[in-house]
Amino acid sequence: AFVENLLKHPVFLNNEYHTKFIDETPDLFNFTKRRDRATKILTYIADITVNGHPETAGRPRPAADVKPPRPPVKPTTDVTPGTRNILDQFGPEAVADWMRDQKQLLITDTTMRDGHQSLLATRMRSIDMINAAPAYAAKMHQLFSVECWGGATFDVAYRFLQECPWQRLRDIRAVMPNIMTQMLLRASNGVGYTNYPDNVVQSFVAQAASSGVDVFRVFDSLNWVENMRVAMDAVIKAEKVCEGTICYTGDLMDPNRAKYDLKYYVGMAKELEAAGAHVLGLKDMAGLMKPAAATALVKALKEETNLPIHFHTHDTSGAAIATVLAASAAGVDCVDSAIDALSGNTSQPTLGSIVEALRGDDRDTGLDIAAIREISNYFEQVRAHYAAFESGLQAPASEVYLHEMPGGQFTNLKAQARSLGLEERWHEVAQTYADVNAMFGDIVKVTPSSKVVGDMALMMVSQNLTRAEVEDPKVDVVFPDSVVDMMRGDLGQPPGGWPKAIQKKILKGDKPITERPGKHLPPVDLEATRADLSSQLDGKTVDDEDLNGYLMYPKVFLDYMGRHRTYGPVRTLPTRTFFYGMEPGEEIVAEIDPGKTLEIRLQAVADMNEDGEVKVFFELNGQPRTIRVMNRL
Ligand code: BTN
Ligand code: 3PY
Ligand code: ZN
Repeated sequence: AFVENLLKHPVFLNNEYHTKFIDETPDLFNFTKRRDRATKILTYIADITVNGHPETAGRPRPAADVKPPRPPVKPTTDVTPGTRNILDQFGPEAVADWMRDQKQLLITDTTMRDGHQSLLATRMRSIDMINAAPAYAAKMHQLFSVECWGGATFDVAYRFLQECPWQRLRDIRAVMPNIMTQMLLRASNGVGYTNYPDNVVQSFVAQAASSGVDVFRVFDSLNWVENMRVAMDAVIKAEKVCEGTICYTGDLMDPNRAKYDLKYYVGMAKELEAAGAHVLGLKDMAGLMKPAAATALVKALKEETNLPIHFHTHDTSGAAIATVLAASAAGVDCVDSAIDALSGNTSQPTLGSIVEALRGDDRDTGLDIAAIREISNYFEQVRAHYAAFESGLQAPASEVYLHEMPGGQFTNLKAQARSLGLEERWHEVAQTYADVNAMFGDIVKVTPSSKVVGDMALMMVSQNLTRAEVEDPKVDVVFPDSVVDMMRGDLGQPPGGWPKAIQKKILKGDKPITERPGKHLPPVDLEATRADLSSQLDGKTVDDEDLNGYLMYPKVFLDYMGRHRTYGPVRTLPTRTFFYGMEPGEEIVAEIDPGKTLEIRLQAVADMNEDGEVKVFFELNGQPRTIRVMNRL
């Protein structure tokens, strides 16, 4: 194996070796470890080839002749400095000043976070993003930021994609050094669904900043600024851009929805400004903001605060681009959009179309439409590999103004409804979601409060309960745990508090809290947790990224580590191989470390023996290898 390593080493192959080459090249001696990792990957491929991937079973398959996506042409020249350079050299206030000074409409590209979260159940794998990132660096340097982290992507990476979210961030950052990366942070709920102790939130933010996040969009699922301060302070302390965010709900122009009026939003914006936000985020997570509302709101927020405004919406209704253009005309500083191939419907409005709509306008974005097409063509090929995760949603729909579901929740809730046998009753679920919102006092619905409303709606539809029955003190109702927790105050307080009667019924005599939940959570002993985690991992050293992953999602993280021990670094496999295994005769390449490439050919799959075992025959870098796996079907 040593000779094999030597003969294949790039330095040796290029005749660049010298007398100390063997002494100074320890990786020549890494053959046992490398072989182990190769065996693990072959085991994974063999397992998926024989048993299929649990996440794609029974779902539509990509076309049989789908080709590996061809990454956009890699640039050879140095990249043009962008927003990241401003942040690094002059700090977050300078970024905010720069935003205000720009005449053009600034753009954030959300493809690598909200785009696939909203269209493909968050399942896009790191390799498909990392392959696009150099083209962003080279050709899209005018972008304000690339949203590529946070929200649901964090746990989905560990849970379903068998990859480390931190490594994704570092890898994107490494090949896209000139554009700011952006994440979505659920304030005290971190990237999870419950309120974490303050020091866990602080530790997570510090780690995200040092692993490569530049812009933190911080929001609270009930718009409670009091519950955003810990996260915002941690971002400010890390000297990154703190985008304190208002979630938009209801209908600003509807006098019957007066709870969320101009005064409410301006008041919240002032609170966020006072709390130290560098940028004001305006997050229309369900895509409810109509053009006239954008005009009024952006104008008021510009007049009443000194913050640059960053607008985020979803195209669920099909009307998002009209709202974006209205916001632009009213002077919004930056808007979110997704690359064409991953835009529209529950995702963001279309990047290329916004750029074209403003061409020649005094807010012309300056982005290169040819570059956008090139990147979009790449993502079109990527998307073809994720057919299993498409929602089947055929068209935009005005029904969103009824149910108000966030774009990132819509397809998830639909899948949950399907798994409960309620798919036929989807429009009832949508109506019930609206009823639950009214019953809970008309609240902001965004992760995690949106999940609570969804849980309640599914429960009511599956048990045929009406709102009147749920509210009737004489009808016995078993409420979902998430609903009980929210009414107890565990996610914080909505404006005006919870409606007293339904809260009383749900809590069955328990006393609610009205203070910030984090105030009651004792700090976690981080070093004791690290030691405990290390012992659960047989003494493995636990770095800060792993520690923070575990703090957010203990079980999900441990399950990921367990699978990692068996299957190794599967993150570099092509997406088709990862989800479907290989066909006899097929050959793939996977770069397990920079410069360390595995050439893998599947020769044949034998019949199952009487013990249920299947032999899978490979060639690994030209050498025959046989892997046995259990047939678990
Ligand atoms: C999961 O565990 O359900 C998602 C990740 C897939 C991990 C691998 S796929 C091959 C093997 N079979 C399973 O059911 N899980 C592991
Ligand atoms: C998330 O929190 O993941 C969201 O996308 C909310 O809109
Ligand atoms: Zn969104």
